[in-house]
Amino acid sequence: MARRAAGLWALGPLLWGCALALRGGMLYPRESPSRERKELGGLWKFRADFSENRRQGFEQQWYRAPLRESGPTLDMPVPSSFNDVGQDGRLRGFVGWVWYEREAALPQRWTQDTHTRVVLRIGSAHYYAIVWVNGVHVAEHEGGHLPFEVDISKLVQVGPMSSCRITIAVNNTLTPHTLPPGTIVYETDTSKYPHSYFVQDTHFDFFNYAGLHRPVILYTTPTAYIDDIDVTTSVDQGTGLVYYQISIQGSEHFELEVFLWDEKGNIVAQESGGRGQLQVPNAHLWWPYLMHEHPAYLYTLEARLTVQTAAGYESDFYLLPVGIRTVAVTKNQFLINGKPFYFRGVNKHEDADIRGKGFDWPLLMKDFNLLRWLGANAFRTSHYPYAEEVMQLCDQYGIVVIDESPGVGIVLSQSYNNQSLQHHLEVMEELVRRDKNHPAVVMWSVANEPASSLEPAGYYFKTLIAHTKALDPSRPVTFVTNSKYDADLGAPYVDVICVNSYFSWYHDFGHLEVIQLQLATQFENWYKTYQKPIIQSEYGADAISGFHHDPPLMFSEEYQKSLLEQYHLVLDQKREEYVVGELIWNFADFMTDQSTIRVLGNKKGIFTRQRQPKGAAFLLRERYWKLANETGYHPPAEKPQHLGKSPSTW
Ligand code: GCB
Repeated sequence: MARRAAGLWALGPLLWGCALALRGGMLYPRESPSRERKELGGLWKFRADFSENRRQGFEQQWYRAPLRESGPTLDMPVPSSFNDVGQDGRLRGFVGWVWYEREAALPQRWTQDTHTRVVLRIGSAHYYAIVWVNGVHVAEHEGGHLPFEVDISKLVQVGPMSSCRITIAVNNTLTPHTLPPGTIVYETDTSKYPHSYFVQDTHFDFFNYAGLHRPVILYTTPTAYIDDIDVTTSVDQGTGLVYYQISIQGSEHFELEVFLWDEKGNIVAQESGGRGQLQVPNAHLWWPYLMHEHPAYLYTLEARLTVQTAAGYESDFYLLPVGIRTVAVTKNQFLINGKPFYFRGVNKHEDADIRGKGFDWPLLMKDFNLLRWLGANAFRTSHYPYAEEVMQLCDQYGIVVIDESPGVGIVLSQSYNNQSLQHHLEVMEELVRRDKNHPAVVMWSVANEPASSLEPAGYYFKTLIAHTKALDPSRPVTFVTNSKYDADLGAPYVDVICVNSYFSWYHDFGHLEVIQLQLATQFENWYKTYQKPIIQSEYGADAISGFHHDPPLMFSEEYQKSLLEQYHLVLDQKREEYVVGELIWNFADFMTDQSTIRVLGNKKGIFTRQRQPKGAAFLLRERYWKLANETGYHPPAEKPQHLGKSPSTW
């Protein structure tokens, strides 16, 4: 064997591995009378470091001067993955550091008023990012799917014509201790490979798109500001209870008033102080789509901070959408607002065409329109947290979310060591901090298909799940398994068993007749062992759009449909007992690494990558609408597409 795994040090800077400890809140930047925002979307200067050790950018300090002075640059759209935008095959599969740069012109009131705090926020940079402003190192962040931010006031409040040159170096290298994990493999057989040849190996089934995937935003707050809000809700005989806790930075002497507005613009409850309970008699509850005549009702919590300064009073305002709802799990049910909820849903990927995993409003709206068309009421954020704007739409539209961490492909024993566990705990902290206030999020998933029968998996998942529950006692926690029911060392700690299976696809090729028996056995074994509700969290088959064969053969649209039909027969029996949901794999075709089992990506979508339906989409649509009607709830009137109402006093 001429292969050896290389350590990350081979590519990383000296600072690698020193991820900042979790500090402060991560409220989504919203405009308010005290806050402004400026999106830095558009074309950034871009340069991939093709040097052999990928460190030329650090050696030559590309961040010290405009990037174009370091050598040739490209124009690169942000948000977007960098991989598929150009025609250069080397960039598509590039592993290592890429450099982004953008000059931002700031309004004078941002640069001259020292009572203004200017914050740079990066929605996601996959995978590791180092940030400089005007050549000064300001932040580092590990993890490609969660936001990070830094106060850059001091750097931009230096004079009337102060400039703001933002440089971000991003490295997509995955190692056994990143999330998701991966391995850099050096090929040393010089009869087969050039000198210093290496490739990135991964253990997950999607392309490792990289770059600045989500909006980069500059926003302001006053220097005394609302840093975080934590909301949980419950219901007592029709009265909605909203428990809130607000943390303030920049002042110890302040007044805090909290108002809850309904969708019509009326104040329905108010309180003062950083911690309290708002009571809403006859509350409109937040219900999943197609479950109630008032689906997805959102109140708005307005926090008003007032601080006395030498010059008078200063205020900060923050508006947070709040859905009042409860979530609970029994041994065979998943309850939302005390009523059994059945997940009729999909698994997705943030993947489409040339933008890769780059955030895109038209794509997002298309996907939500398709979810509505399907009659779906849920999805899982397979296999990493999605953009915050996606979660906001789920709140508004009443789409229930199983919010998954990037813990996918944890299969090497090294990925179970302390370093990995520590990082995974931090990622769960970042995820809960970002998404805790979304009513749509009803369960956390800490991982997908880990090797959970390996010896260290027991301690790993026990610790990880306990930590997640401590961070958020209000939601159930799971991970998605494909291990055998009697070998899974993590399953004892989950609240809901989420199981993936691919009967008559990855084995028993073409033998659709065995599905019913195998699926029923799967469910019975899991339920007998754990007496917990079960979700079929993945099932499906590849179908190449336009391929037909009757009788059904693998890869034809007919085979995909027939396979789903076999699953549905068993799901219909078991949902009477303890199965609480089904999530098709996958909503749409998506890009993967190249291999002999993938034809320009994974084709298990019921929609193509261009979001056109295959035959299976119509089958699922019929089923989901039938299930929706069976629950006895009426389809809601068209929901207005805005986010609640702004308080009328503004
Ligand atoms: C799985 C994985 C998913 C894959 C899928 C498949 O079990 O969770 O990431 O894409 O199977 O199509 O093989």
